[in-house]
Amino acid sequence: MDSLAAAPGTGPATSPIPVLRPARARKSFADLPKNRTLVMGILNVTPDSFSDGGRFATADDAIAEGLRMHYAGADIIDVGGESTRPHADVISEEEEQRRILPVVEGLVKAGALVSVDTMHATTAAKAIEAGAAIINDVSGLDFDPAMPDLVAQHKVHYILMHQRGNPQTMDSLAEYGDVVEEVLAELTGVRDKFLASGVAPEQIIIDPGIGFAKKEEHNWELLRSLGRFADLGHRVLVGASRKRFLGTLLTTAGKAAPPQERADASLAVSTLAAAHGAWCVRVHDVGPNLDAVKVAAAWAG
Ligand code: PMM
Repeated sequence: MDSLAAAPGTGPATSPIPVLRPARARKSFADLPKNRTLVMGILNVTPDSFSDGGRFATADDAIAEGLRMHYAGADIIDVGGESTRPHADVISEEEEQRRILPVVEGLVKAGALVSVDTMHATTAAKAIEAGAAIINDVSGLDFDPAMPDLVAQHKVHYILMHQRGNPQTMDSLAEYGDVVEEVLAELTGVRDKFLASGVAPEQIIIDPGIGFAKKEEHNWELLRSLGRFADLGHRVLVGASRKRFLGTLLTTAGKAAPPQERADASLAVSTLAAAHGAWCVRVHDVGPNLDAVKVAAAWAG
């Protein structure tokens, strides 16, 4: 008898394909690979991000792009609703949530591990409810005071990125004597506040904040000193993909390379970051960056 057919008297046929319950199929933080640097795909649901803003007319379009990254091998999809580029428009938390929550829900349902790029504890709380496993907070020293308790209570992972000021003021605050020492000290100060609120050290992911209140030479010095950040004892994330300092590096005939011409240099940064101990790289181009971190892992043996 055809195995698809129901035996007489046993009711409707059962499917031969095992149905994965969403909770079983969904990736969790514990499932992330441990033998190489991870790749976080950037999904900006914003009209004005510097490299990829304004690409999605609907939540379904954004989910489709997130799924493309998921199937290209992204370990994490980072969903953001508010542009963080210098002088970006400020939006309300309601607008931010309207942009990102359906996208978070759709991607989590499809089995992706999702982080949410937000500076607001109310948005973070709703995103956690929608299934986000990581809060990516670029507010740095100016963090939302409700954030530490939220992270402690929900036991989610938290990316603590360095920055001074906000998108309106950060460029004017890019003054350092010793950028590595100052960024380390400022990050440690914020980190200690999270630990004092009951956040466990392994929940914290440290990010030097490439391009945030940093001039070009600061970014290179921070990348050169990545090991010092790893020495803090937390996972380290690097977000350099297509950023302005790479455009400046690739200046031709007096003209900086535009974001879409910075992809190969971004790959080089990912490879070097992986070779210098980064736990994760946050990137626009998932497939090629995944190849790059695999090369770095194979090289390191
Ligand atoms: N960069 C941007 C946005 N979010 N998050 C972390 N943790 N690290 C970064 O370097 C970072 C970030 C800005 O880049 P985008 O506009 O391409 O998202």
